Amino acid sequence: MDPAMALLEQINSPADLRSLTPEQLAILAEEVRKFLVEKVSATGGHLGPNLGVVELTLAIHRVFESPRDPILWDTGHQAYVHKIVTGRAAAFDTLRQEQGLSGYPSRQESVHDVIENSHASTALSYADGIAKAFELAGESDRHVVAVVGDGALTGGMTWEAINNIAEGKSRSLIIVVNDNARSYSPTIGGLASHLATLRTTQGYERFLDWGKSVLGRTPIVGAPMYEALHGMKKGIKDFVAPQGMFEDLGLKYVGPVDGHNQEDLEFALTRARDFGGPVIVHAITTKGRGFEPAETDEADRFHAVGVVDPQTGLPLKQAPESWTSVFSSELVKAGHERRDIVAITAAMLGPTGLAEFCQRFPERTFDVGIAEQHAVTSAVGMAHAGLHPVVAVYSTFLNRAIDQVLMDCALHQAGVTFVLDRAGITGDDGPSHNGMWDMALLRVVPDLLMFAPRDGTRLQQVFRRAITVENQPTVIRFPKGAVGQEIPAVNSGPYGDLIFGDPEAQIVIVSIGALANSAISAANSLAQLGTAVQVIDPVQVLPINPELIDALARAKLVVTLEDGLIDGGIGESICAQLAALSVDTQCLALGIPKQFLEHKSRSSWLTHMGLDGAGIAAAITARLRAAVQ
Ligand SMILES: Cc1ncc(C[n+]2csc(CCOP(=O)(O)OP(=O)(O)O)c2C)c(N)n1
Repeated sequence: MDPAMALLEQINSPADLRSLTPEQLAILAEEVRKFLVEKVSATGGHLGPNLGVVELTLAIHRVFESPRDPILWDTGHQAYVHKIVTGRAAAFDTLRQEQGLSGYPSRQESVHDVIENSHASTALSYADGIAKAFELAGESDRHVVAVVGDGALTGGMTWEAINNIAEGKSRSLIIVVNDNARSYSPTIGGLASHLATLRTTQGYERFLDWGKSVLGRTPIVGAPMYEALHGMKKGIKDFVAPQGMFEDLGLKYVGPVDGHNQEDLEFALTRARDFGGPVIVHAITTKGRGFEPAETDEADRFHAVGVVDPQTGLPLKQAPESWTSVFSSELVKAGHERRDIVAITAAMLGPTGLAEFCQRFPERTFDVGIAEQHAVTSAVGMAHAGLHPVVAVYSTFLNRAIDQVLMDCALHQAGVTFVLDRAGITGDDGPSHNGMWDMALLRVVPDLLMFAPRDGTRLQQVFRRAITVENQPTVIRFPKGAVGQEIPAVNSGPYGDLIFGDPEAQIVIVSIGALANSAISAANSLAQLGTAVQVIDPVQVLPINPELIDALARAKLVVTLEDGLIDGGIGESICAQLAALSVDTQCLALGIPKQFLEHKSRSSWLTHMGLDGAGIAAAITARLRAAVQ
């Protein structure tokens, strides 16, 4: 037994926490932080958010009885401590790896995990539904707990949920606001200011200290007593912190409470639990707490790290040039040249490559919070008023705003450029982070131009082209990670670029975006076996160029390759268009099958799906053999 982890090693379920003394709890919190730094620095993961919720998680699991009282983690990236105290500490060496522990809650892993998607701002809606079901079943002794960050609270769904939750006066639903004042960067907007007011009202906090000691000595006599005491508190709070927004919405508000003070937290949560209706507990925490490199990191408090040195927090490997950084530099250049270029992010300034633009042009950068729907329609408003907005989001998060792209942007012929980072398989973050839906979803949008660059040069070119389009949405998609070597065109035609082989070859791979290297590798190995294959990169994927279809109609076999869904994808559309011409051309669409992909690395998934060079070559060989028989 590691003496430094003596207590932690005895914790296998939440019940094991309940017998601990305050002193032991403090030691356990230390051990958990040490454990997190040691494990997450070796695997990569969400270090900062989890270091911030150690006491909060221990307190929730001591006051509530999971899984009888469901505990829902909004977004889910902050559930590592919850995993540790629900018996999964031993699996942390495998965090985010194939067959290993998921980086998010996972219902397969534990009965204590209720929801598992990583798209933010959903937990309160799930909680509302569960609380309604408990009420209908007459299970009034069960509580529902939803932990939501100040960042996730900027998402519209949380407010739709609160509007409903406030109606359920006798449903015991506890919203724990984990307020660390940060999303990745500081959380912005009116709500953030409101939380800041509550947080910094010293007079109120002092009053709470006093209130706590008085209340602490008062036996609990149920809701009426609480109401009376709380009403008294509210009077004073309104005096010192006049924006009682939550209470104006019809929710009891408890806080602010020091989210690193075990006793205060448990006091507040117990009061909330015993109240018997919807309550907000406002906990103030520090993102990255206890690990200095994280606490002092300006960019994002180690929101998510790769493999880092456990002492210094510095990356152990220098990252090669990324797709994101190529886009970032081109955007800055465009910003210097054109004053109408503005950039919009949904709370992900750094990860989507907008940080440098923001530094140069702060007045032209808009962080709208975790609000993708609003980001899109607000961009349309800007376009209407003469600007050219560049909306930079992860591919998976644009899913949130497809209707806005369709009805607000395309229907209004708005010149907005969408830059979709992390498109295709991202891998380690599991099903909800893969950007595999964008092409299938956007294929149905009329008058939308979409590009999938195969390398950095093409990314620069298509970005330049996209920002000149003023009457249509334009979309650029590229994957996570290193941009790699340039892949020059052998020649270019109206259909796109020929990037490998002889233009007369009867077998054509239509390679979309960043899979070009795999396509070339497949064509190369087939060429060595005597089968001539050409590789075409159309670069523009939507609308599909009619001249591309004309060129393909002369081939014997067309194989399309995309880092997106086969169903509804670009290849499927190309094959359908060829079939409609009644030519003899055979067509095979390669891509991602319609399924949720568990966490494992991008390269491992690509190999598994036959989307690497060997897999593509094998698929072509098999098709040719089948055609001969
Ligand atoms: C719909 C959606 N957009 C963007 C993200 C990316 N994202 C993950 S966590 C996060 C910030 C969350 O901040 P907060 O809720 O305050 O949690 P903290 O990490 O600060 O604990 C963002 C923007 C997401 N998960 N979902």
